[in-house]
Amino acid sequence: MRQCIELAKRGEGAVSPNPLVGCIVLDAAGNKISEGRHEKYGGNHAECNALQGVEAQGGTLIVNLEPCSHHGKTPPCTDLIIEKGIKRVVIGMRDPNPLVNGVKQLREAGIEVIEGVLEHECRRLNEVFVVNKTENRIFVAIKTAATLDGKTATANGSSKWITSESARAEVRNIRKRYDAIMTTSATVLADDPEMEHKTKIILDRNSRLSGNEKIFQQGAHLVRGEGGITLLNELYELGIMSVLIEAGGRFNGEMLESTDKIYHFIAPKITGDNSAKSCFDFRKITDINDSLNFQIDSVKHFGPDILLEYYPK
Ligand code: AOF
Ligand code: ZN
Repeated sequence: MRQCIELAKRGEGAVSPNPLVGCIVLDAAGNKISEGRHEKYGGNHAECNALQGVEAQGGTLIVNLEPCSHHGKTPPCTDLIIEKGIKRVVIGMRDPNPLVNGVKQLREAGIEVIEGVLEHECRRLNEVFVVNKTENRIFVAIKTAATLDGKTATANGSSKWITSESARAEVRNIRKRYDAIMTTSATVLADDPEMEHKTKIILDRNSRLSGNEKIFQQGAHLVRGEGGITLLNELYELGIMSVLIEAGGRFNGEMLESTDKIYHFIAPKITGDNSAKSCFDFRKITDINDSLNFQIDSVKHFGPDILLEYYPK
């Protein structure tokens, strides 16, 4: 299943709004004979790519998502699995798509189905797809980078370089997982950032940008409206399934309660500037019992820096 997850990840940036799926096939003796993955939106499903041209009679199919049983852009994978004589199917998680009922179909065809293998990891892998299908809304993430004392800005504007090159390389990987990235006029004016992404949304609520800033030379959409939840809903209607916010503490604070996930880089530095912005400029909470609470999912090292990935509790 770990191999399936790694295979699936290779589809990041190419399969949205569909899920990331990787599949492995073992022969009757338990030896791996093939693999396949969902490579791009509208293309073959992972199971179909893995089963194409292989003799899999009596074999085992391992896949991170329940095989589909419906006619979409492609025919049902369950039909192909049954036709190929697979005896056992191992899945990571059920498909949240209500059209899919693959486990039932496979069992009715006499195939043994083992469910829930590395389920937590599989759900994380397709967290965007799960939110889209179960809540019918966009998945919202925030990326921030701060010092040990939680500051994102410095008095002379050198804060673009809080984290190391290796952390910034990871930011480029994270961006690939999102359909769009979003920032604000405040960040564009302060940092004049270059952010590589196919869909960049710049929120300029007070019409402070001219449209000549560096970010527009690489193609970006300027939004002058209200922003907030309305904008998020509009993006979803346009087919944007996920957005990564890369802005300052103020906008992060505004969006915090609509956020599904936070990527928080910390550089081992202290500026001690009391007037500098915190990475989350949230409404002031005086009693610790009233704080917003999160669950840290992972801690990773990038050069001298760390990345915390966490979710609202
Ligand atoms: C994928 N790739 O590897 C698997 C998917 O319109 P279709 O035929 O592409 O079907 C999309 C649905 O199929 C998707 O929402 C999900 O429920 C299911 N499984 N989809 O694109 C795959 N296994
Ligand atoms: Zn399928």
